[in-house]
Amino acid sequence: MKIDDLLGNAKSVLEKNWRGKHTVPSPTLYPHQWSWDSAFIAMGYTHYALERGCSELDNILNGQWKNCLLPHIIFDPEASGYFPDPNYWKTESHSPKGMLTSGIVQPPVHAIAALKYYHHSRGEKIIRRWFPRLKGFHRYLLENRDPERSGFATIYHPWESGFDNSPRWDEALARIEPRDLPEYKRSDLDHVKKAEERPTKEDYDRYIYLVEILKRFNYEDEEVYKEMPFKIKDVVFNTILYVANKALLELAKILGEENSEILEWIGRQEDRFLKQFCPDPEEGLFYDYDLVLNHFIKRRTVAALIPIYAGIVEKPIIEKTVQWLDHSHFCAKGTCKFPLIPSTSLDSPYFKHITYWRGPIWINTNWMLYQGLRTYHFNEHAERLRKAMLDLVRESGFHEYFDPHNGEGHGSDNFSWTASLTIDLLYKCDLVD
Ligand code: 2M8
Repeated sequence: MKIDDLLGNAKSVLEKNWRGKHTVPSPTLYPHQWSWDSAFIAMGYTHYALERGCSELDNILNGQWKNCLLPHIIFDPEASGYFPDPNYWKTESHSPKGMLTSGIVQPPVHAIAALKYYHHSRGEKIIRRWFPRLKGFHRYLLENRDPERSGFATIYHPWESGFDNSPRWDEALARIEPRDLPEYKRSDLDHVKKAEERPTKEDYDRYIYLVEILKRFNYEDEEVYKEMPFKIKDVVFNTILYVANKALLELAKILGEENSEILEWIGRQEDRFLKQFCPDPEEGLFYDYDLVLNHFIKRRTVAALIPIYAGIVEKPIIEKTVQWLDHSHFCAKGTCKFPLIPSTSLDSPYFKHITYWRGPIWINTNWMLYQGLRTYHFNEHAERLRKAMLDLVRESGFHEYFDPHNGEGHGSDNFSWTASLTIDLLYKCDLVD
């Protein structure tokens, strides 16, 4: 693909995946609307199709529950071929009338996308409509999902992280013994070249078991929080939540809205981020915290580097983080065709080159690293990463993820956030030098 064709081809992917009010992540594997996908997708649209970006965010926010949880899937009643399907979740007593939704969340990228939408459109009326919903969602995360008032949200399920089968969750899942599982049939394996691209049956049994627990407590956080065997302060989720809180603050200022609550959230996160996620600032890596086992989850994955995106940590520590970007743990020069960061470090025992979140390169994680490098003025390094992402998609296409060794695409083809973030990268993400 020539560089000149890249923008047009990326737009064609989004065109193909547009379903009237929202965009599906993939025309085959994911036929409904996913929460953090939509926020990434809306960012791409802000550059050339504002009304689609608006509709994308409107549609996802319309699925918000009474308690302000923003579900990770809004189901399209016309679409089929995905498990777990809408009937499985039993969320009717929470979801808006007439809408079919899942019952868990995903990383809160939405306020970041909403601010970007405003910068391109100056559409004050629209962000006034979104603001209370976004604020409600952040409050849900920082109250219902943080009874400890640590300043950071807890996830109940690997699907909430967006990094479904990351080795970060192996230990927490290993101690779970799925019992009394309903009969279920996966459909994901019908849409990939090899079964090893997707999570295992053991993973899926645990995913379903955890949803069964949520259903048993009718998704009531107070009960769930006491009983859930999987409770993690996820470092990527909370990095995004901090960036999203800053975006929400900007939106509040634009709208002249009261902002003391948002300032309090931000203050708490700034005071405690390092203590919560960085056991050794000399090392410069960040880890999730397992609330059940009461310890850090020390796995070498891209998540350990993502806090650079928040801009919350002092530069001397981030300088150490940046050194890891070139380290053999991640993408040693010479062993990877493209100098990008894989989801799991190459020399770790759990690295798998084409298995989903256990090794392949993903565009959204590298996009976050790119933005973080720019924030700290590592401009040369940032540009190298941006160029490598564009080279990768130009050579391999808009796949869901890529083998770090040879850049070959895996998972779904025509994957929407790969296309939308390519568009954003072609516009340098609106960052000003
Ligand atoms: C993947 O997750 C879904 C479950 O939510 C699945 O595997 O069926 C993840 O990569 C997630 O991050 C993403 O939002 C979703 C849709 O692209 O697919």
